[in-house]
Amino acid sequence: MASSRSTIIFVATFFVLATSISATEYIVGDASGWSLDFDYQTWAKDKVFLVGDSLVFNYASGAHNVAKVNGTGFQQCSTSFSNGILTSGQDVVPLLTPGRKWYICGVGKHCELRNMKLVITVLPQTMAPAPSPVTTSASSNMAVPTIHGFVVTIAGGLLSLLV
Ligand SMILES: [Cu+2]
Repeated sequence: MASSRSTIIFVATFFVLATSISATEYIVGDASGWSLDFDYQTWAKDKVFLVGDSLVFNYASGAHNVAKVNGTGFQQCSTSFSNGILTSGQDVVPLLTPGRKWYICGVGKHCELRNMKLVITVLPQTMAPAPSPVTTSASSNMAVPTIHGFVVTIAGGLLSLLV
């Protein structure tokens, strides 16, 4: 009996770990936010975006917006290919499916002339490469021992009750 219960605890622990580690919120442009003349391609270059992560676009509402477009809309800086325009100034975009995602600012010529365009590739969770030692994974690296220690403590407590 005890062994099947500990199996359940083990499996539950695994799911807690898997779900809590996986989701990362990326602040687009970091402290610069979604703004004029920022190099978003360099910003995105060494980041690994996974299904379940999200992007946060921060800007003064009204000054910019965020249009989700396709590859053509991205190349032409045209929101007529857009699949929804976000305007809140704190726009959270969940990355729900793998593949290429394109975002542009639809205000004035911000996309054409001021580089307000971002393209990323979202990977399925199962195909994630090993975490790289760059800053993108720093938060999850720090979270793992904490969460793991917490779960081990709980699991250990439950197991000791069964004995
Ligand atoms: Cu703009």
